Amino acid sequence: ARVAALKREAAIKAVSYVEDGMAVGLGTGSTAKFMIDALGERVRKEGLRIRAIPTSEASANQASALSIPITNFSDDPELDIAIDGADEVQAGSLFLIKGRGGALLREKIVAVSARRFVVIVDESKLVDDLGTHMPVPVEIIPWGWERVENLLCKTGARHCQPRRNDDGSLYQTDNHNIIIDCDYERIEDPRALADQIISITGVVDHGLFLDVTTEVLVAGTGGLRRLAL
Ligand code: DER
Repeated sequence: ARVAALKREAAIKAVSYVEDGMAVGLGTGSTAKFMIDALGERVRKEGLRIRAIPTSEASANQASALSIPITNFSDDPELDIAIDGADEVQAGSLFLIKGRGGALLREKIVAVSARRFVVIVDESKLVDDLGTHMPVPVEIIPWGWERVENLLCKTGARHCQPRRNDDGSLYQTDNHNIIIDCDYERIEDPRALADQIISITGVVDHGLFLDVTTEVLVAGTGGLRRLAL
């Protein structure tokens, strides 16, 4: 309950940045869920006029249930702001690992299409080096996945495995791709690793979000902190 309160605190602060008439990217995950609820509350109470692009079917359903209007990249090629959670945040660089919720591809498309990308986390997500606690999810096409998994294992990961559903079947993303979770001890050079991963044919994208974060709102026991470069 404590962590939930922290996530909610960061979410509400980020939602305060949203202004009338904005096109907003909606993230995915438990922290983003609090953000979408808070945004829906502003739409309902203040009549806030926004247009949203959600990063998952789950977030789309939540937004629709809250009567948050949905837009698209044809009407809104660029978003004013995108707000999303993260699995790990490296404080100095604002580099992220994302994708535990399986939405990394749409999340990255939305993040890079936004003028401002605001990340909301509780303090447990802060790490000195990426890879400390979480694997890097890599979204790949299903055809020939075993070969891609094998090549991913050669990028220095101590363990790679396809994400599976409870029944053992291969998990499929909203985009009908599969995810290989690559576990690195510590990622010393995230840019070099990102270049290595993306160069493997069959890889669609990965959960290293580098040079895309505008600011991170960190909710902790000592209060809410804002990290910016
Ligand atoms: O999948 C994602 O990238 C999510 O943003 C996620 O990793 C953060 O989820 P959480 O807010 O539930 O920890």
